[in-house]
Amino acid sequence: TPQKGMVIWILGLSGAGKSTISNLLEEQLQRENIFSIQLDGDELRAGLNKNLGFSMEDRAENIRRAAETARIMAAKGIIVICSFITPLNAHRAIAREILGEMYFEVFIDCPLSVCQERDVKGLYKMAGNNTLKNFTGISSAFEKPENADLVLLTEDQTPQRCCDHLYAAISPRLAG
Ligand code: GGZ
Repeated sequence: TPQKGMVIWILGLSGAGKSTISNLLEEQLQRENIFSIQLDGDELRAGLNKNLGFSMEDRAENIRRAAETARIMAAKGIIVICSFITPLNAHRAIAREILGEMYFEVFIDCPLSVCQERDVKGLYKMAGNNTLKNFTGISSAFEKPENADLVLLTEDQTPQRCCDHLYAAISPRLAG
């Protein structure tokens, strides 16, 4: 039987670990000979979504386009791994509405203070001195998701362990 497509929607603050876990999941799927495609904010914003900024409206449009793109691919049986901050419940509702049954929401839960300490790209520092405006968690809202299918705590577990949890959670859906 052909592979059933699904969209694993990974959300959380900048620096929480979304990309790291997406990459590990893609590698894990590859080892199982399951083809997947990753879509992430940075990549889409460099091309398809070049005209969008970080107002709440632009974020909503960013999510809408990503979800529509993911839907086309998942409908063909592809596993799509999306990583976007997806800061508001309204943004998650957009993705859920477009993707329906295919949508699997994963909240990468990491305290803001830890993301700030990591500050891999120096963006929190820039947001702190207001060189970067509308930054999620600092000068732009992030609502804690209430309905995630899975919550991964990246503060107290290694990325690999988080990925193992994620893989175990999606396995039944990959088989069905
Ligand atoms: C949040 C920003 C901002 C602002 C640039 N707010 O950690 P990163 O760098 O690599 O990932 C972040 C990315 C967020 O884009 P998304 O498309 O995921 O956001 S959303 O779902 O809200 O549409 C960050 C970088 O872009 N970045 N400016 N002001 N993140």
